[in-house]
Amino acid sequence: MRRKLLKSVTMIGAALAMSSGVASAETWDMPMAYSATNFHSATGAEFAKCVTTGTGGSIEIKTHPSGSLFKGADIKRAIQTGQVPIGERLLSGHQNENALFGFDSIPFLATSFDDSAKLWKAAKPTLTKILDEQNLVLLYAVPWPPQGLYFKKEVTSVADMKGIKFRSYNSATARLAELSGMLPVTIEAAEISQAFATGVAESMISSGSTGYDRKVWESLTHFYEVDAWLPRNYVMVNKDSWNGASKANQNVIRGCASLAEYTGLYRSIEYTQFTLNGLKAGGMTVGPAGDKLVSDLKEIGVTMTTEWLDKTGSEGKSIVDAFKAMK
Ligand code: PCA
Repeated sequence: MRRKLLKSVTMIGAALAMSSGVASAETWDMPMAYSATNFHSATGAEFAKCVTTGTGGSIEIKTHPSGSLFKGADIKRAIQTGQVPIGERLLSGHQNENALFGFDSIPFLATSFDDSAKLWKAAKPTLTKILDEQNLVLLYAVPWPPQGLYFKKEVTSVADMKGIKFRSYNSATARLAELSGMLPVTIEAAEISQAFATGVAESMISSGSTGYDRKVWESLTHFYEVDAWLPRNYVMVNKDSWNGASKANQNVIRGCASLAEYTGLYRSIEYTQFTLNGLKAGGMTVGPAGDKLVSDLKEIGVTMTTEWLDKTGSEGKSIVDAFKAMK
């Protein structure tokens, strides 16, 4: 009897030890703002798998795309305050808190994937420092394809844009709308199909990718390739969660992040033409913006560049100078 009791006590002890072993494995919920089918979300899902496998399951990352856990605008705060340990957000979405975050949304500064990589190299140390001061560790960043203009009519000059309701996604896009006489309204990508269908918005600047993901051909008719800039999404970790991870796990996360940055960029490049073809297949007129529209937009670009440099002072200027020195 006594032996039997001892045996069952030992078994319970073993079971408890095992369950506490399981309890020490952490789940890191990772909110993401864009649809599950988007290439950033696909890259994030692979990154999550890489970390889960690489840490032997001691850190399991679980992605939540489409703004399902936190909406895009709330993701950074949720990570900073430790509500979630990790997440992805559009970097220039924070331009309203510090203009330096808008380095990648300066019209016509970096308009190709190559230049976008150089600009990122020039800006990364400053951005890493700003995020660090905000209790955040920068992991990786991936550019969207070049930005073009969507309308539901033919547009050949900025004058044609007057009075149009324009969906914006950061301060730069709202400013672009103002300077071109349009009416900006901020809407997350996850909600644009409905905004266009109901007429809350009738135009936007974005990549072919977002128009394709949200099937905008159901409401819009024209996409003009402008190649205005290539904004980035980035993945960040709460600094306390980061410091709580072992050195070995931090190394795994860094390795998976480099891989994600590489494959994400590759996907973005591949997705560019694929999604423009998709817009065409959906019935839209897709092509380069005409000369007059481009020269009008470049004038607006000059104003926006001056405004950005005024706001960011010597820090902004050193990013632009470092970028230009690489060209
Ligand atoms: N898609 C995102 C940001 C840039 C892009 O191409 C969006 O429209 O919200």
